[in-house]
Amino acid sequence: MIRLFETHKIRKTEELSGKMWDFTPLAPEQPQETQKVLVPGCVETYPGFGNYRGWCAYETAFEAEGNVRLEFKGVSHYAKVYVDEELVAEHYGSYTPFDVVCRNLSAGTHALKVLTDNDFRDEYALDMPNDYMSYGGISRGVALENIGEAYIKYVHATPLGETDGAWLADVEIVCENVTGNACEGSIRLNIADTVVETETKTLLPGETVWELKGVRVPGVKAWSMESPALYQMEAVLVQDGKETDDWIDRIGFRTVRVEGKRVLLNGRPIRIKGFCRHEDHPQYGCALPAQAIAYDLQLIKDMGGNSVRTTHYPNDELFLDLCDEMGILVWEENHARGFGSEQMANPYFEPQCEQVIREMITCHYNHPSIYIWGILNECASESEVGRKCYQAQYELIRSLDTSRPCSSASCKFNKDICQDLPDVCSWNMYPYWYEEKTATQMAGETMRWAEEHGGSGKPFLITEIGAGGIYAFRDQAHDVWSEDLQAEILRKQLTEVAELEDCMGLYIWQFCDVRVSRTWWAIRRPKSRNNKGVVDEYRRPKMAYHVVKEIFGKLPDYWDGETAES
Ligand code: ADA
Repeated sequence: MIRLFETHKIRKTEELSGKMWDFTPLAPEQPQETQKVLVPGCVETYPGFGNYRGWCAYETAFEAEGNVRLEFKGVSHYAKVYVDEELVAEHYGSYTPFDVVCRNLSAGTHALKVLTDNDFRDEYALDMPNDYMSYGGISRGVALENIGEAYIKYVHATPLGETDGAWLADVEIVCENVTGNACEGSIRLNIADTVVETETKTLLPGETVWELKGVRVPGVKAWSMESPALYQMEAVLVQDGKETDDWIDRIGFRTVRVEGKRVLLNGRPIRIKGFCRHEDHPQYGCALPAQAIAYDLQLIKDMGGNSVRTTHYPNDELFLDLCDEMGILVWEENHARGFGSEQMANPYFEPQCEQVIREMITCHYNHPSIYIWGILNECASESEVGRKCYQAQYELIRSLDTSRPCSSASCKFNKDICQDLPDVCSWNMYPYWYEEKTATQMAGETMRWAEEHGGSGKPFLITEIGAGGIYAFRDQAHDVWSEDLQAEILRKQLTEVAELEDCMGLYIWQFCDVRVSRTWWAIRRPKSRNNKGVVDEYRRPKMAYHVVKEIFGKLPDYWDGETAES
């Protein structure tokens, strides 16, 4: 399953994932034996491959004729794609989709081979041994699409607000002519049963864009946490009176705006009761199937959570589709955790970050659940080298999307020189855990400091707070790593932060325990896990789960006092 809904009715598509492919490890130390594996999946979850690093080959075959588009939703870390032994695409970046159009394939069976590399290399600037596991392989869905001479690349819709019983939206439609010759085409757009026909344009080789301003869509309800109404948005390419291609997505009508110390969803100030979540599971690695993702989100809702921060990379669209449906707000961020100045000065770093941002925003633009874009978690925001990256990346985000705020999670208290750049000042902190301070003290000091160092008047958000606890280690003395101590700390943290009127909310670090890279075991990572989950890696609730549920359950989703249900 690649998405939760049908994305094409006219374009013929086939899912190449959801099937067994041939898998062969290519690292010298591993016997080159081929076995069948289910795609998507992670190399490290195949028996005997728990710590595999290096190249692998995934092979399958498909039937096709003519122009074909192959889309990969996520391959870690590096991918080389071959069709009939010819290299047709290369891509770096585990957590964002890429595609390739193969032209004029002869009728019949074609061989598809994907070489993947999950090693750490200087040229892979965003991957390093880290406080999470960077898995390898074809970890997300793969689609095969038959296209003609031109196809719709994407449609971006920006809801503007409601007036006179209708929502207004700006719509951008991008079409790609894959041939060397010009042709003609127009678009018939249907948003929630409102139909708009564009003028016919000459489609020169490459991209053609239609910009529709202020499309009026009557009779639709707003998308909100309590009522996440979604509508179909369908674009059809019409050429010489024939429907030659289509593109279907969903739209949720809602606005996001920053006003003073608050972020407003449809004009109402949201109170974030969130969780940071890694795509990680002992059985699936980062390739969680839809059922497992849905279960995570059900647990989050059960605890009274209303938001997820996709630490520390863009997530699978299945996750975003589910959040759209469940009314869960998403902070989605690019792939960068804890890089220092030297690593940010790597010539590959900035271009690779920018590529992730472009791919993330282009592909995820229409998800109403995404209310903010994040960048560069805990990177060198205290240095000039770092500041240049922060500045360039915020500029890039704002050039791609003006409808959402952006931010970055900092831990550089007393040192950060970037608080003037984001729309929201966001901070990670661990009172009672790494720091012997109360949450009131730590959050208060940080808030005041951010106010005085560029963040004046901006919303303040805690993007990480939490403590560790090992599942089933109960201890009457509440010693470190006991569930008891974790629950006690979370109770204090959440209760104290809830009292801070000027803090728009918090994200608990973290939803579930996750595997970390091997070299991290000695840095307070027993079992080679980051054990700060409120559920363990198998999603078994710890004592902290019940504490969070009790406290989140009492806090409304909006700062204007009403609960989500009201
Ligand atoms: C940081 C970081 C997280 C995680 C956390 C921790 O704040 O952003 O990725 O490493 O600390 O558990 O210490």
